[in-house]
Amino acid sequence: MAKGTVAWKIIKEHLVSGNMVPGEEVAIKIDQTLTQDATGTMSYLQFEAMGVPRVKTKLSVSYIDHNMLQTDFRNADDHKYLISIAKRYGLWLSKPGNGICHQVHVERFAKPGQTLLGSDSHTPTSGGVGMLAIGAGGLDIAAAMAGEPFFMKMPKIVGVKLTGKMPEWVTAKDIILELLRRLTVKGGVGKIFEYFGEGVRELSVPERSTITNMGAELGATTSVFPSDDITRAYLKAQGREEDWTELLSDPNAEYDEVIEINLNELEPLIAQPHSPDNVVPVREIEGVKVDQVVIGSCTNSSFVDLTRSAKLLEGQKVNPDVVFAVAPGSKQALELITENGTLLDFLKAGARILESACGPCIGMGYAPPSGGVSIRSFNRNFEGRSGTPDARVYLASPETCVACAIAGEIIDPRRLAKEKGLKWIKVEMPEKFPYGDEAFIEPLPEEEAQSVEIYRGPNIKPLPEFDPMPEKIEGRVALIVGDNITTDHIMPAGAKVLPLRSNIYAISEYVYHYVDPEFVSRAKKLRDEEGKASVIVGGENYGQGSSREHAALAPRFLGVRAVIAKSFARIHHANLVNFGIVPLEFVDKNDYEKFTLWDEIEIPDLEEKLKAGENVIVKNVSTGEEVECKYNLTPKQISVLIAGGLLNWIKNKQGSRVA
Ligand code: MIC
Ligand code: SF4
Repeated sequence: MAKGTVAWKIIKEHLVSGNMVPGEEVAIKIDQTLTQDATGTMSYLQFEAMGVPRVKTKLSVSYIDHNMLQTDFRNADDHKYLISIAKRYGLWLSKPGNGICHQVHVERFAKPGQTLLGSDSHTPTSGGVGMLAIGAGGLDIAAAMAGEPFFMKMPKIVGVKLTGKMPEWVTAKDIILELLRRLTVKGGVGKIFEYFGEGVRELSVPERSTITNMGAELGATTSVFPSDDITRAYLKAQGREEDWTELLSDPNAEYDEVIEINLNELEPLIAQPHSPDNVVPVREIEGVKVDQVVIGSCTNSSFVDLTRSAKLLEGQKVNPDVVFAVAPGSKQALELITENGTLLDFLKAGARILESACGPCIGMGYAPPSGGVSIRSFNRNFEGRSGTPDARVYLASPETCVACAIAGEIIDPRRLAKEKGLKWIKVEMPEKFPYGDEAFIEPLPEEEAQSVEIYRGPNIKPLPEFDPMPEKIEGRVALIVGDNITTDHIMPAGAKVLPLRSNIYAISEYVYHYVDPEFVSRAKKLRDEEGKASVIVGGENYGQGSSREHAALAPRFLGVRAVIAKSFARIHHANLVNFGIVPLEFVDKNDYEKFTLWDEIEIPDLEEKLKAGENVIVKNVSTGEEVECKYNLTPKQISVLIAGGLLNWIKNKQGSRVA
């Protein structure tokens, strides 16, 4: 057991129930929450349904950073709803333009030793200052705001020992790409990654946050750095030294596993299409022609990233065949590069400056051309996510991105540096950051808050009601998919679909849209004409990627009652349970082959089996075969499933309190 580690100490300090044994259920108290606008509207609709007068956390922040294209009233209306909610229930509100939630949270709110639950999978970014920051579905955040603890399986704590010193042109991004290369996108499931060793001293807070951010791509529960004097200096420069506490692992701390990375041996790396773990050294794929380069996203758009990239561009020109864009991660970062003049280096080199927001990362504008190659400093390159179905997106450090923008092709930045005489610079942290707090709306005092009216535009539709789990599931196989299905496959994002996030009826029309455009009509036929459930059959790591609960909520609305897969990603698994879809796993993975589209399925005695902790038998009525399935569910999750989802479960609990 990983006693004495940073993660262990924080969990111990926040433990509400359970034994801290890997795999066992623990509940932890949540100090802070964050939401962003694409998941936030649904989360607050659920919070409202809980009937709590004011958030019960120490701090809750609602960010507006995702749905920033306002091509009609819908996103703007949703923003107004979020602003009124923040005023009514005692939250901070970060206005559009203030920056990407994770970047801004590290700058202005993240606190060493505290817990943060966020309705976005990259919430672990705040682990860069020694915070235990976990991504979850919006309903879990709503419950945390209502004062409920967060339930999870106690993860294993993996120590990542950083030794040596990073050579020039090697960056924090290459450290996390190296881990992805070694462990793959499912290598972190059920684990917390905690960084230690002399190499930690090499990394500033924004660099640490790049690593904790992209730990999400490993499927990890979260990632965390110690809080040391580097953290202190950073928080001091943010005007919040009082938020600092020292938090180091004990010298005799034992990790459940240790992985070592010798920084001296690293070189610039790049993730090829279409997965963040498809990593190779940049030098191995030099010469690929590039159409577009973007520096931005919550992974790599800090002041450090922007300053160094701009300096490399000083006196250089972006290749005429490349469109190069920069989206600063926060208003603070944008202010700093304006003040230190490096913004001008970007402009003079021919860069296009985008808003401080997620933007191209989630297909909100700036889609690549048909079949185009886009090199991005982001964290995800799933097929179609950029908005162009056949685009080829690569992920690399901002410095590698700059090299590719200058060369017009994929190039190892070390080679370009030699050819062009580019100089590597160490970016010094400012003594004082511009706080930029004018783009926040502060929580209103309680009395004033009570009279705030909630604004609801026509885009906001009430939540559908769901029935409890049936005694026996009777349905048909409505879809069969392969390994590593992402939530972008299940519930696409992008400029067209994102404005529907607060309207489940409309967004459900897009479930699996690009994978199988017939899925929705099939599921509706089953639901409306045959009165049957839809069952989805999946491969390994089903539901990797984002925390969007719409990837569970919309399928449930369409009548999906069970997903049978080889294995699941953590957040999506939790979201399925929260919306009453039973996640089952094949005992024998070869049984995956025993299903064909439209097979008739029966899952008898479900409630009884779940309560007794016994494996479930799935009957393929069409072939006569029976398949044994297990499940990875805690006792609480089983009662949530039986209730038909977490909202029903909470309502039942409140009802029984009243009775
Ligand atoms: C993402 O990077 O996929 C998102 C968009 O930030 C999601 C949240 C969402 O779908 O709204 C995430 O990472 O959780
Ligand atoms: Fe925004 Fe992209 Fe970060 Fe998600 S990964 S929060 S879309 S910048």
